[in-house]
Amino acid sequence: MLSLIAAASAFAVAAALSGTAGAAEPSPSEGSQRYVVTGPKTAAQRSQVASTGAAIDAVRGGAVEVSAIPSEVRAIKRFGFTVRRAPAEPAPGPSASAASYHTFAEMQQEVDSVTAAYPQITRKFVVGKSYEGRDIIGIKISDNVGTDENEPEVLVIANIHARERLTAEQALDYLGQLTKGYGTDSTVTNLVNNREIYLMPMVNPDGQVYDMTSDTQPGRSWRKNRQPNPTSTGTDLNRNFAYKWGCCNGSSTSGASETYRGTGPESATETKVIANFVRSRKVNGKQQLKMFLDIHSYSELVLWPFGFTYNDTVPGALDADQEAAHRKIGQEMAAINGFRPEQSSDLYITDGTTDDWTWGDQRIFSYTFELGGNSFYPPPSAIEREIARSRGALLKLTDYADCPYRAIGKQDQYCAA
Ligand code: NO5
Ligand code: CA
Ligand code: CA
Ligand code: ZN
Repeated sequence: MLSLIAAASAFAVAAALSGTAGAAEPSPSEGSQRYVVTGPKTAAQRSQVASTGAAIDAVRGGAVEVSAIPSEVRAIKRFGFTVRRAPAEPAPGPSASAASYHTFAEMQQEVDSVTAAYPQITRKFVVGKSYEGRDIIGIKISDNVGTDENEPEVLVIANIHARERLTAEQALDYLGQLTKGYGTDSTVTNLVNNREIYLMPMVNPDGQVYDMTSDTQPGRSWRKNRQPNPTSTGTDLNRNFAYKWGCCNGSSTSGASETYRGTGPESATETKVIANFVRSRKVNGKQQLKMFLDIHSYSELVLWPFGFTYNDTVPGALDADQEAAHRKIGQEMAAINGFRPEQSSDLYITDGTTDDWTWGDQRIFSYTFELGGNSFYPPPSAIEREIARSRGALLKLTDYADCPYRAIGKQDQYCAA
């Protein structure tokens, strides 16, 4: 925490030194720019910032980092907060090539080579196509991988926000852990034998490719998908899911906004692909997926539903035991990776997010991680260190799929066979 505060104040000093002009980098997405907002201290104040449509990229120390279009900047100032341009992302050194992060093609090659090396326990599949026609890749990991066994299922997705590049690395690392550890590490072996794990390392491939195809290193700072909208480009896939869509000032109706929610729930191609996959895991009316994780970056958080409301519980949608189990597992994972565990709305109000839908509509115990790295583009030298922090937390999440209520000692009540 101390180092975070130190980093935040270093950030503030750098911002002050860099002045206002010419500090714009990475070249942001059509209209939106990155800013540091000071003043918001509480969730309610951060929600005011989010209600303008600005994307809150990180909350560090006393400052809130946002990506915002001009109208959103004016609205943030009207709330009485101070807004200044964010300093440039450090450009990677000449030796630190972009190859340190997997491109979309390299991700596919990696998945192909791992699935070829471990055919007994891995299987690649195409979940569906992106708006621009790219494959959204999924990997199933389990013993007897070709058979749909009666084992608790887990879904982990990453890179729904294009620029959050560490997240795909975490997902690929998880694939590596599960395969390399099979037969050598007893925890991993038991999980592969007794779970069916579905992994989607890059669910927003169009955005990812656009973000990486950039003259200005390290990237374009692109967040959304690449689907045209009425006034601009891109839908925020993490505001486009079909539970309490657009309900609560947690997304934007403006096409240029980073949190543009789309024309309707699941209006974005990639949202539909992910949601259709989740629905397809209902067998005889029973959802097989028991645990869901959506990996983002970079505020070092473990979040659980709901994001649309400050209330801890919601009648008919999240009762006290469900809330307590979410909280307990969230705390256990956070104890491993060192992140802060909290309900999603403790950060700020959002609506139409992945995890609000996977819980609210599908009753899958659901989490969002915000990895560390202090940037959308941590230097390649930081990748291994940052990913290592959450390895154990991913195993913990996978383990709890047998009965999340086990976390609060209520497995007999809820999970008796
Ligand atoms: C997420 C939160 C739901 C964690 C979001 O900075 S992020 O965009 N990754 N934060 O606002 O969608
Ligand atoms: Ca199996
Ligand atoms: Ca199954
Ligand atoms: Zn994100």
